[in-house]
Amino acid sequence: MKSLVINGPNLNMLGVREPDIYGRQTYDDLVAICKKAATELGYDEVEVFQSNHEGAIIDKIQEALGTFDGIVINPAAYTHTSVGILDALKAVALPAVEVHISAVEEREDFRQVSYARAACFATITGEGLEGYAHALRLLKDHLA
Ligand code: CA2
Repeated sequence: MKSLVINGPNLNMLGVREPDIYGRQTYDDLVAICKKAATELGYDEVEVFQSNHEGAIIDKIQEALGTFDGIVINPAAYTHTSVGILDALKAVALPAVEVHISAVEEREDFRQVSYARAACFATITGEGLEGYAHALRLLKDHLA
């Protein structure tokens, strides 16, 4: 069982700015949480990917087909804008979980729209970085 965790723009800045919204943990902490959770859940492999570029995220989703069994994705700002990421998720049709560090439903109006959500079987919000461990657990239960 192999999972791919995809992170969108600016998530590499975690811990550097806006700690009131995104916490004080860094992107390296995010990667460590995913790897620890994946090991504990019995995944054979987890790859954690981040890009600030929409096309690179779309390429990564396409490359997942035939390599990974499922995807955990935080498209970050592209959540609210990208039909391209939605179409890529639909095209590969791998089970996917959407995760957001913050409680997007309690934030600005423009964050209430998620294009990616339509291609995901579950969404996790407002659990901080532990939301990624939760997402990997849901994905594993879904794949079992
Ligand atoms: O809550 C989330 O996980 C978000 O996907 C994070 C995105 C935001 O655009 C979404 O609405 C909700 C932003 C990620 C940027 O992360 C930063 C981290 C540190 C400093 C500045 C931005």
